[in-house]
Amino acid sequence: MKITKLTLWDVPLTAHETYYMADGKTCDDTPSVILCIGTDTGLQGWGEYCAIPGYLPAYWRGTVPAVEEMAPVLLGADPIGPAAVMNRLNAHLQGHPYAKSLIDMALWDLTGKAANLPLYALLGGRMVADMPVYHSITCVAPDEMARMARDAQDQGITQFQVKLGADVDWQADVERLKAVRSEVGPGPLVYGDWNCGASALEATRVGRAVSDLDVMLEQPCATIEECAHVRSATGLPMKLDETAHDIPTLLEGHTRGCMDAVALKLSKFGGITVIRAAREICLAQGTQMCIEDCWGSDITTAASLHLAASTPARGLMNTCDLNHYVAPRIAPDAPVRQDGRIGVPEGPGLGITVDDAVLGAPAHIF
Ligand code: 0XW
Ligand code: MG
Repeated sequence: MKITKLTLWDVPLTAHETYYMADGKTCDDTPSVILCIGTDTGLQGWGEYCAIPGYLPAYWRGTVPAVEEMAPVLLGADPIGPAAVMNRLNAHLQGHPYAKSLIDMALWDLTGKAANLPLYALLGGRMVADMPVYHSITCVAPDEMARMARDAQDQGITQFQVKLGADVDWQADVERLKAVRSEVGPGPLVYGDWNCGASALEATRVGRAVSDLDVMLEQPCATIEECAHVRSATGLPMKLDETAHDIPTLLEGHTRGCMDAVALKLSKFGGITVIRAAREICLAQGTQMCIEDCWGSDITTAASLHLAASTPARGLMNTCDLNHYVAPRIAPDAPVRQDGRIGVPEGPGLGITVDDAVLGAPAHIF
């Protein structure tokens, strides 16, 4: 099989509800870049990368030029064996994991379709029947966030990500954690995510004010060193997200003792191939994994579900149904959450059907 064509679309995604994070970051309107890799067999592979402004060292307008730069390596190549193709791409262009993620995703989709097997089968096989999803709560007033948690809990959700840091006053974050923790009662997992927006001092003050509660802290500060400081000063478990983005940072987070859990996001690491390796390290280290992407619609959601479904339950904390938060749906047959859990597509490759009508006219063809 040979790659003959790369087609890219820009699809703006809109969040169903306003979604605020620390430092004024928002997911309200986000552009998603969709890639279709065409082949001489007629089989097609699909990938998606959706940028949250200011979230990764990446921006959506950088995606297409990076794909164009890699196009000479891709066109004419055999897509079967994504790790081999990604190895050649890495030699051609260093870095740019966000732009490599959608290529890698499309290669895995093609490889699964060629084998007539769902992607989870190629990634180690089905380890769990279905997966828990967490619900992410926008950073607004504490009582409003508690109401959102209650609504989600009524729908079966048992894991809650509480966004923090939208105010100057750190005490509002204490109230947010207290309000959600008390609203959902004992048992569910509650964690507060600053998206790097706190100083170590602020995060320590918040953490110490809730240190009698069953809560986890997520990515309070911009460096692993500061996060480790907060972890030891508060005694609260910690999830790393933004600063754990490759194998060396996964090892560092573990060595520094501040990575009880980690977000393995496809476009942060550079795709399924890298996360497959990262997952083995987390299993060996005992790090609980959230397997997901930064943002996106059905294609990134489906890719996350295949990785999550092929992960042993002992290491899988949760996954994310990003398609729950945004419109439009790009592949309406992709799974959706039910009773706080989500399944995995059973068809070959990603196992979803992209709706051409939603994509509109292609923005670029190589
Ligand atoms: C990247 N987000 C804002 C979107 C996902 O829901 C998770 C969250 C995060 O930072 O963890
Ligand atoms: Mg996070």
